Amino acid sequence: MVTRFPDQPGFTGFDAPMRVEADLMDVEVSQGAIPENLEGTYYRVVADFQWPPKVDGDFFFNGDGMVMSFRFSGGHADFKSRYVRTPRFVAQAKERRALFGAYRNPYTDDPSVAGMSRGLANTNVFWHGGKLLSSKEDSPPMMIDPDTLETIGEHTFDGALTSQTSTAHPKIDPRTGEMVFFGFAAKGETTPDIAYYEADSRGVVIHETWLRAPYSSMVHDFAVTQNFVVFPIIPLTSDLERLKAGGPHYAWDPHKDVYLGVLPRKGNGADIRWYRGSNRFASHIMGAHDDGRHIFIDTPVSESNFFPFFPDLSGAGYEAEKAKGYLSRWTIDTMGESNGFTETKIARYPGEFPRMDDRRETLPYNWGVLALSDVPEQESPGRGFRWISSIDLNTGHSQIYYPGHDCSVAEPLFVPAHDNAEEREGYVFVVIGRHEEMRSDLVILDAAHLDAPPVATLKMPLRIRSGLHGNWVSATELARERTA
Ligand code: V55
Ligand code: FE
Repeated sequence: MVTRFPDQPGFTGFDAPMRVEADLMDVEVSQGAIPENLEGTYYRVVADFQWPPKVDGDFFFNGDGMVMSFRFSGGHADFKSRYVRTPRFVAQAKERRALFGAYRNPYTDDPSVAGMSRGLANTNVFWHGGKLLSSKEDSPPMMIDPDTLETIGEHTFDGALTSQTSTAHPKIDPRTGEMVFFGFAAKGETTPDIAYYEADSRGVVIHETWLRAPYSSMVHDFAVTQNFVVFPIIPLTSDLERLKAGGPHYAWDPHKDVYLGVLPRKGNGADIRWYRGSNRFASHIMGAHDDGRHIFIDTPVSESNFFPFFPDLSGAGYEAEKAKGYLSRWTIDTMGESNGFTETKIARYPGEFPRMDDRRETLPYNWGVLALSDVPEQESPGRGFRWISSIDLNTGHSQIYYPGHDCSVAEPLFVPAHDNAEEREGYVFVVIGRHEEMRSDLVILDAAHLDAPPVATLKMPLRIRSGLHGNWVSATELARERTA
């Protein structure tokens, strides 16, 4: 059997699998200069198929996790990338082919891998408790060596992770260093069970409670404030019978309401209160905070399903216009009579991949950044995310960066200028896909002047596939917390 990828979108052109593990010493700086005092590492993960997919019509959510690092010191940056050696990656490498089938559908797997973790560690990579963890929401995270990017192994918090799954979007409380996280489909694929945990700053689980969602769905992200946690139940629904029939894991249900499940921090799952709203889509949360009574959650909201590869239960086709998300603020009154919540649109242009200064996670904040898919005033051939925008949440004022024609932008990341920097005092890092040149750049922008020419452009001699999430770990943090 020859190794040959399908001639299909997602496997050709700029999105063709890379399959290369790289070590690149001293990345070329083609413009500007890397700030001399920037000391730390930008970790990112992309999904990059090592083997041609086992099923037809596969999509990047089902690709192998490839972790990468840009390590900055003294005005230089070194790049490294490594596949995460998940049990799945290792088993498939032995056979030199895909043994696992469709996205989150174990009923499509080769019988030889029955019962093995299907995890791909392909969604987010984050630092907590002296550990670098790469994760996907269908499995426990994988521990990675922060210097070599070698895989250490699956991380179950010393067995305290009783859920079968663990979110790719944990939140770290900057006041306590606690990591707040959860698993959905916690008792197995399509179960409506959610397990909510908190781990102390060393990574020891100090809180665990369980609850059940009104229906089974993708709970990709959640909101955490000083006093509350909120689980958004969005009608991207899952169904066991559909899986058994070999169907897609998720399907959009245009007839189901959205539910926001609110618990006090470290609360008991039995006390969950559900706030209900009409059918709509949301996924990533920019930031959330509370004033003791009201919870404020900032998230891009669209009329309908954002993901073209998950079908609509009503049979409707993908509607690109309805899929566009506009950054909005949800407000929940935790002491009011109403079991509803309000929604106010914040951003003028549609976008996703919202981020803020992570040092203000759970707290009131003033500024965020996201990728935009449309800026009506600016002509730009192509589709997908092509601009980066910052937004001042008090004034609504935004600044926009455009990398040029035939480019795609990945998730932007705020990097503080130094350990004691103010909010907005620092940089926005973003990986740019230069499609014509079939390679990528890492662009460093001034966070306070996003529309100015970049501070530096790191010219990569290779292509980095459109990826997911990443985080900055300062050299100080890495040195202080590392356990290995
Ligand atoms: C996302 C990505 C995933 C996944 C579920 O919203 C959600 C992004 C890369 O895999 O499994
Ligand atoms: Fe995500």
